[in-house]
Amino acid sequence: MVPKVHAVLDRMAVFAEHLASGTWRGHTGKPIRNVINIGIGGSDLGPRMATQALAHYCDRNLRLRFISNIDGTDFAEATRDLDPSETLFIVCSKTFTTLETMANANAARAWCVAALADPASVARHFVAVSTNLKAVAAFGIDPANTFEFWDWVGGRYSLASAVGLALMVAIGPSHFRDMLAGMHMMDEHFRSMPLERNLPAILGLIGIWYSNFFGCESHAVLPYDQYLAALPAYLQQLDMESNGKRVDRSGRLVDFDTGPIIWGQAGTNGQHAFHQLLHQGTRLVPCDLIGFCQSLNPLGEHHDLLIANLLAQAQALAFGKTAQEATAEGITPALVPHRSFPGNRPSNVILLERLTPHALGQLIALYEHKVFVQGAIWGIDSFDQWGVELGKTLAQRINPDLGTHKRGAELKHDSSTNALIHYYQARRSTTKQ
Ligand code: G6Q
Repeated sequence: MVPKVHAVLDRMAVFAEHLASGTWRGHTGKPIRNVINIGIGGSDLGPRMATQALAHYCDRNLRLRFISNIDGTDFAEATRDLDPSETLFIVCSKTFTTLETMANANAARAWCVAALADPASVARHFVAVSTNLKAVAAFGIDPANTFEFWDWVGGRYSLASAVGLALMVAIGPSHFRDMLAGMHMMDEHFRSMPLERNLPAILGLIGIWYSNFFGCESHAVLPYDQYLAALPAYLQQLDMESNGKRVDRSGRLVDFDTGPIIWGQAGTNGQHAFHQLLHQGTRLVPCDLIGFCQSLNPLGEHHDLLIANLLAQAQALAFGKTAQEATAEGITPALVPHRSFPGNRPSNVILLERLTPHALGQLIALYEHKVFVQGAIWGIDSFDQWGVELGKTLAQRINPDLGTHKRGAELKHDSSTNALIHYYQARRSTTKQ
């Protein structure tokens, strides 16, 4: 597989360079200025998060956007100010059958062909990333413009594959390879480091300690870096889709908790919102505080203030403030219970030197292996996601009943769903929507 993987990476690099240099042009001969990745879940969250995380390294002449949602608003807002003759779509889908992605890809093709008045324009405005080369060809995308990956690459673990094409286009092949090198370094660390110094193993074990021995229901990811604002959403999928399982690998119900609820947002914003609960709420929420020693955008005292806040959160969570300390500060006795902090609340501080593609690669691989460590200890399969399937099947069953032609028709769902469908049918617009 390795030579095949490198062959695809090389083709991706050539494509990215052609876009950046203007060698690749649109159907009317204009250079491409906008690149839109159409994909969802594992074919969206990774490239979206990493493109944002590495914006500092991006070619600012190219505008990168992401469309994932089946809500038409996502497509409308992503394309409203763009010129189709300068826009290229990357249709990114492992299966090339995903409802949301195919609906958005069809909308994109119609948008492009209507503006450029030529179905042949698809050749210069669409490329695909997929394992399903047949379906890509049937959609009308030239196999020469298709970047392959393979069945053994799981969606939420796919950023390092051709799924990272939008990212490579944004940051350039050399930065993309730096990210891969960072991931590789963490892979090697995980493979070779003794357990007591093995970061993914330690992170995984700490997580299990709090989930299974303290009953912690959730885990907060708090990056103290604006570029990493999308990291919590990315890790939410990585962790919750991998380890949100209630049966073990042999199909037996487990009698312990598995994957926690992952949530969070960039600090310091969260401090002015939900950190109250972390410090003084009734629940114990372990968290990861992630920061960088060097800023990519030095500005006055900003960076020291940012890091001071990160460290202060870890300190406040760990040590709190006792009633005696509050009293010694002269706080009125009636207010002492409100102004004291229990402390003894766990956090991991993850400090890296600088947010480079290499460091981001290490961070992503750290969490991938942490998820694997936990799944292995819990004995669950971290690499399936059957829980996603039921909703998809039911939506396909409900969809045909939503049209106005079905208004008042007898429905065969459960009574609650039937009532909601009737309510919707009575109010939906009678035009195609
Ligand atoms: C990820 C999941 C899921 C998947 C999407 C998109 O691990 O399997 O999020 O990535 O459903 O699937 P396609 O890439 O096949 O469109």
